[in-house]
Amino acid sequence: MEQLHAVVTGASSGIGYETVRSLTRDHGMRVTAVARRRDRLDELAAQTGCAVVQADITSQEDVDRLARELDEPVHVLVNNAGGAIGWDTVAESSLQAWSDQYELNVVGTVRVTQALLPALTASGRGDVVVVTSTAGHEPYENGAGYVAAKHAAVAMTRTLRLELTGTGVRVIEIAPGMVRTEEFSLNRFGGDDRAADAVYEGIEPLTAHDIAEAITWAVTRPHHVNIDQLVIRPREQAGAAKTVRRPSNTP
Ligand code: 8X3
Repeated sequence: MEQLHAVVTGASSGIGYETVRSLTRDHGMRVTAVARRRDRLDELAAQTGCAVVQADITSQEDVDRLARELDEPVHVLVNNAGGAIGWDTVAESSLQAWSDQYELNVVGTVRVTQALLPALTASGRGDVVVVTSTAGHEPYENGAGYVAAKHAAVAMTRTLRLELTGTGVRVIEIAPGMVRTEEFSLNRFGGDDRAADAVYEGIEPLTAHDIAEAITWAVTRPHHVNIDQLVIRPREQAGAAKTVRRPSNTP
């Protein structure tokens, strides 16, 4: 059987990093890891044997180079790069943060998808995975810039599925709730590690590995099966504004 080739963005840490590990180690896929940080990519390459391309998905020049440098065919694209910036009300939020979050979570995802679609279509069995968020389904206070960007990413994903049906390309949305990674909350709170830690107090959050397993499961279903959308939350998080916190839940 042909070895499948996957491209994973945001691969230098968290969900992306774990997804590269899972697709290579557990499923023997050939993976190209994409991220901005070269040292992290090199470490991942040493661990997993993946190929690496250093690129920033907010740069058209970088993404054009990525498309040129990629070994074809490409069977799986995991659009994982994204993130939250800031924790403010709509009234007080930074307009720059709104633009940056839209650029990263929405335009960047579209940019990479556009660039790789020809290779995905040519493979005869392409998968476009978009890692959105439960923030794309439900708003919460102080997160509007991220919530709005993720709602847009969900809308883009659903539209893309409508447009690609019949081409042999599957479009899969993975929507995680609270996932503790080394960087997500730290970035959101501008490096304030106390604020970042408080997000996970009293609950056992998901891990990057939990989400990587879900991505891997979705793309390894028989190809006539399209997992449209997987919503994955910690057991104690029933909704964006409904989290039950107890000291005994902290691992
Ligand atoms: C991250 C999940 O709950 O912080 O995408 O919005 S949440």
